[in-house]
Amino acid sequence: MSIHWFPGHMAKAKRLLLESVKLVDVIVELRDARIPLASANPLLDKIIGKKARIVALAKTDLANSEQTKAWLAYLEKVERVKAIGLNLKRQHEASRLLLPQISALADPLVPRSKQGNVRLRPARIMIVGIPNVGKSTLINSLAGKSTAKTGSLPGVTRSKQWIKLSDGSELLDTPGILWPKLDDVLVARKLAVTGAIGQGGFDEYELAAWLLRYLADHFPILLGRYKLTSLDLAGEELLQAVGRARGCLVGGGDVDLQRAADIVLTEFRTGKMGQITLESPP
Ligand SMILES: Nc1nc2c(ncn2[C@@H]2O[C@H](COP(=O)(O)OP(=O)(O)OP(=O)(O)O)[C@@H](O)[C@H]2O)c(=O)[nH]1
Ligand SMILES: [Mg+2]
Repeated sequence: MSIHWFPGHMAKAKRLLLESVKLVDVIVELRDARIPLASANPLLDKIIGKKARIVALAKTDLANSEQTKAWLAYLEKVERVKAIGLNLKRQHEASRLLLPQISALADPLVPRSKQGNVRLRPARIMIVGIPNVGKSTLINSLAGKSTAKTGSLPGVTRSKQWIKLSDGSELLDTPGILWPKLDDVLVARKLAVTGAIGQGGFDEYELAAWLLRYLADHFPILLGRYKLTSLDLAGEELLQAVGRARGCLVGGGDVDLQRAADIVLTEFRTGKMGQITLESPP
């Protein structure tokens, strides 16, 4: 489905990730609250091993809040990780909610002097996640205005840049990029509709038709906005009907399906259809 993740790219992303993981105490894994399973990387467990981890579900403003609660409970109980939901559009939310959790987890892991009362170095953390999940937004939000880069750390690595956070810990300024799971068509579609796969990696027309059929099956009420006379149609026909309802017509009165697809995907991605979570906890 995507043209962006050749095996060579994955191998490189994995190597970079392995290098960085060694340098930090805690990993913040960002996932998309609308697709907490599809936005996870199946190999992450293997790559980070027993490293302390927090799972943050980003974009909670676009997800169903009851489902987000259920997902956080599931992650803590079944996956046994600290889990937190974040709306990164709110400026201070990450610092207020996530930073204390990171500190609590990282603090006992930082090496201390023999007497145990002096930390030998600051806690170090990094953010990982699939494309477009909110990694840069989270880094900027945690860094705040005082983006003081501490420069290279002698003896650790010359190329890594660290950002000093308000609690004294250090955040790696480049996030770890995880490649999404693309071998499963349903997973790839969920990733594409939420924006994790860049344009050009999929057929917008086919994707919009699939989304309309999916919403008609699972959340029919959301399609009320398109004033469709019947939902009992194939995806392509639903897309035709949406195009007609929105006046996306070309010469001869045919529906401009490209424009209709664009409307459907944009209205889904920006939350105009409502807060929708596409996956329930198993
Ligand atoms: N509504 C909403 N949008 C968000 C949230 N977090 C991030 N975004 C938006 O999602 C888009 C991607 O955010 P980035 O921070 O660039 O994501 P990234 O993971 O760094 O993406 P890549 O660098 O492409 O891998 C941007 O348009 C953000 O404004 C959130 O909590 N809610
Ligand atoms: Mg980024």
